[in-house]
Amino acid sequence: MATLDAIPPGIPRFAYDRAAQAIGIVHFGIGAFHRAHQAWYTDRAMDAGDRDWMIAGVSLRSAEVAGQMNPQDGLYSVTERSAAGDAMRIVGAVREVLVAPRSRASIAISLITPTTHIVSLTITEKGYCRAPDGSLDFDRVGEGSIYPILTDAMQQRRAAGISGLTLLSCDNLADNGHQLARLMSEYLDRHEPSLRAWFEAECACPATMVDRIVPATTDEDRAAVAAPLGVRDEAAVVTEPFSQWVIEDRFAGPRPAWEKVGAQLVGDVAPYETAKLRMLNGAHSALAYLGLERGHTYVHQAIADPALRPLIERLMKQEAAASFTPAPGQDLDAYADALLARFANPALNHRLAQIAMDGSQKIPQRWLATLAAMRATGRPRPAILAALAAWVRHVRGDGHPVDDPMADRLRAAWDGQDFAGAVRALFARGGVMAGEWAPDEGEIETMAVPH
Ligand code: CS2
Repeated sequence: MATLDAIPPGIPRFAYDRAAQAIGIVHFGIGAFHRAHQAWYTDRAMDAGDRDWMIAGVSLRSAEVAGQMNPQDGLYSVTERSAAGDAMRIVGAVREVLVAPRSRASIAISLITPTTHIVSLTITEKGYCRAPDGSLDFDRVGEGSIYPILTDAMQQRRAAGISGLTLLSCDNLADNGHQLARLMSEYLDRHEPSLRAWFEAECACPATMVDRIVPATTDEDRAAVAAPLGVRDEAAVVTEPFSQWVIEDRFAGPRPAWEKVGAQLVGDVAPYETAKLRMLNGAHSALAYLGLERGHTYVHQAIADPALRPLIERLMKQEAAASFTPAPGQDLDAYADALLARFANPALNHRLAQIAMDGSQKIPQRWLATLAAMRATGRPRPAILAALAAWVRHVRGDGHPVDDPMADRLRAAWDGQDFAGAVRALFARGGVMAGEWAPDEGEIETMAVPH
């Protein structure tokens, strides 16, 4: 790309020959998070000498990212932002972006290319199409989901005698690899049972813990990065300096040497993943619903609120951290303190409304798993209950939109009900939030007391 030469040489960038690299990864859900995380790791792994791991990005629905990235040849900038200032890098790992509804054939070709070894996913919690009991919701798995696309690809790879794929979930689900394998198997059992044995023998679904706070890019962000870049970058992403990627080292075939650029390849991801989901994401969702209610817009404002900070600290240190056994050497108190500092980053402008989205899909692994574990040990859990109460009030949708695939059913739980009635309706058998944990009357009483 000619404009690459126009970018000031002081801004770090890849040194590998992009055109000479084969596609090794097809990534579904190429939003800001993927660009600031997995693609950023892969870019640096190729820069460190690994080869042929270019990424073909796929958007399942919207053509927006394709419209931003393809005219730029897939190139974009990552800006790490903190009180100490900005640090930028130009990332070269994305070859192109395909849009599922209109590019099915090109997506299929990328998926059956023998150099493609990994299909990674950041399709958000709702992209997995899970019913409240965790099983595959067959009403939602039609054309817009990953399942039919992956089934076609696997069928063609099997027929052509090409090796299996590693399906790498990089979404915030508990035990994400295992869940993906189970959901994919449920889909195959119904639609292509003869493929199930091949999938199990030839493919692998390692678990991952992914962590980097990446606010949705705004027009102000794009305007701000244009100054140091000297060109406008429609696909720019802005993020925090911190990043972490813990990956279960169980791949079906080759993988990039991500460990050379900071990723941790381990035997068991569970303690990292549980800590991250229940502490970071659990605190995030609490900040979102309690913070919005108190009139805040951004995470750093909510965490600076003296009425919220002690509650969030309690949620992480006394409730979430007490709900599971850490790995040897895993210091959860220090982890919580580091999270408080990350939330306080004043330069990031991370919107609470972005985190508040899709609560029905996030809350089970962020709060309810903790609540279930706490009940078993009889410990008090006022912070999570206060957060849950704020969410229940949020889904009523008074004066603000509720952005959630279950929004209609969530609102309907309030029909003709007071607060306690709405809680009971949401968690009742057959309710939207039915699952392993439902509040007892004592917990409902605690929740009803305004924080
Ligand atoms: C956030 C996450 O939007 C949300 O629900 O909690 O996206 C969070 O920023 C990331 O998981 C951090 O790694």
